[in-house]
Amino acid sequence: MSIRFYGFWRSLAAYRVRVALKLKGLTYEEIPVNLLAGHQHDPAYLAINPQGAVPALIVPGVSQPLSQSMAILDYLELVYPTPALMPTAPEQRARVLSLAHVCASDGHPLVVPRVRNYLQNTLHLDEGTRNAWLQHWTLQALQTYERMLSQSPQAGRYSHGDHVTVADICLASQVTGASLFGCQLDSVPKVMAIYQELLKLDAFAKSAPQLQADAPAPSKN
Ligand SMILES: N[C@@H](CCC(=O)N[C@@H](CS)C(=O)NCC(=O)O)C(=O)O
Repeated sequence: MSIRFYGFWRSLAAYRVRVALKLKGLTYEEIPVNLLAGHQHDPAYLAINPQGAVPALIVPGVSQPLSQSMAILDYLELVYPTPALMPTAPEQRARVLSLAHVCASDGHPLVVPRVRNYLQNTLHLDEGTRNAWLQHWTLQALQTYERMLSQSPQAGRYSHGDHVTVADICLASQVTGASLFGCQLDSVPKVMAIYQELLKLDAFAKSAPQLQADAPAPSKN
């Protein structure tokens, strides 16, 4: 039995786990949870992840499903250490995690479906205002990331030297969100240069939302 990965084609948190599974060379089965149809609230799925969110991971031999993308990345790193996605030195790890959390903990939570639904259904914000919200917070995280890259001699081909790390996975998820929300990305050239390098790797290129089996077919217009 292989790893069962609960995701959704355009989920940024699921994207992070999808990339890590591919980078680690692990075999998995992706099971889509349709967030637009509200399937994250189905009792059967809540039994897997009581948060009602993707990703979740069921690993053979592990007693409970795993949830929260950063916890899953940490698990994968500990159990499948090659290739390493985290430096071992404490100071280096702190830098990588600091970059990662700008995206995963500060930027991304402001644009998840439950927040968007609240803006729409409870606060009754119109579509243009909601889109301005999504673009603002998504870009703000990337601009923070850009400043952090500018101020550190440790940035290289990737966010931390020339090895892909968890920070790069989070950068790529945030840029993916920025593309989905139509952000202007001219103000983050260092971020985009790293993103272009990451896209040369299959794990990133093949994780793009529109390439996932549950993504809608492209419009013919
Ligand atoms: N911090 C969590 C975020 C999980 C999350 O909110 N995922 C979104 C998709 S990116 C989701 O499933 N949301 C469902 C909802 O908001 O109803 C993680 O990194 O795993």
